[in-house]
Amino acid sequence: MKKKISMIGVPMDLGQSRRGVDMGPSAIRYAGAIEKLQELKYEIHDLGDIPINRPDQKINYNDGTNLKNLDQVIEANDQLARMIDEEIQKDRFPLILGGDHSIAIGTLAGTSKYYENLGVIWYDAHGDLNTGETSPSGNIHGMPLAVSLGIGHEKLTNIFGYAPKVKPENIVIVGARSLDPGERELIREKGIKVFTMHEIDRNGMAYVMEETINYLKNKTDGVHLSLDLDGLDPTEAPGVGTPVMGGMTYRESHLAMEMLADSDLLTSAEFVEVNPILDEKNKTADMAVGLMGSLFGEKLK
Ligand code: HAR
Ligand code: MN
Ligand code: MN
Ligand code: MN
Repeated sequence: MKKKISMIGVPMDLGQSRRGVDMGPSAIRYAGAIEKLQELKYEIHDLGDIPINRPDQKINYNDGTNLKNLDQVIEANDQLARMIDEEIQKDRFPLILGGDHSIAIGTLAGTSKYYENLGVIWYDAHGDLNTGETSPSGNIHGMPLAVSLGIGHEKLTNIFGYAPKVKPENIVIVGARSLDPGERELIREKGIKVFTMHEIDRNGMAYVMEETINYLKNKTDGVHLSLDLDGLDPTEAPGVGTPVMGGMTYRESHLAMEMLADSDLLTSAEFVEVNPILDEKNKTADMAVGLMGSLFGEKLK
């Protein structure tokens, strides 16, 4: 892994309907993210938080669609993509703190430009493969993976001026347990690799990560980890807006991060959906920082 990290906070909550996830970057910083990475001898360039323009109304509908706050989500992601682009040109590892998961649109837009075949590990209870048509909520945080495949509202798919950002065969979803009918259809149609909780229960996390790494390592030229904290079980990580029972444990997630560290495949990462208002004593942000430590090579042997 690169020894220089650019940290960018995205205090975004407009991709869904509950306040609080906009404070995610502060909570993760407060939990000691920078200190942890410095301990591990990384040089951290903290670019702070990007400004998010809140709409006047509670929820804004633009363009006659059911997509909530579309214009604001586009604006923020466009800015994020540009910043990431600059950091990659300086040969630094982009580490993004969310914010709701709609920010992955900008992260992938900024990173994928540099890779012919960017791999994506989507660690999440959800597939985030909805479009305006299939979404039960109109929440854009349920759409970023579809958008990155070039599927969805064209103002979203064309962020940063190109589409698609990723190919279906370069994606692995880990931990899924809440998939909408349209998402299941897209997974089948595109042949996207998914390890649901069933595979994790049945074969264990070591097997699932080994398979994930082997699946991606020879066909990708970079790998992005998009870690949604709701992938973890809500009894352990309660500070998320859309908890789903029966998730991955902290130990399993630690193991997953350590195996990714050992693989040395990652070229960027993001930690999203931490909502400190719904949390218990910043536990979920602490967990994010713990996992970050494992991901960046902290191993107590
Ligand atoms: N699938 C549902 C929807 O699209 C819920 C999505 C919740 N998404 C996240 N990101 N928290 O994974 O509305
Ligand atoms: Mn998600
Ligand atoms: Mn690319
Ligand atoms: Mn999720």
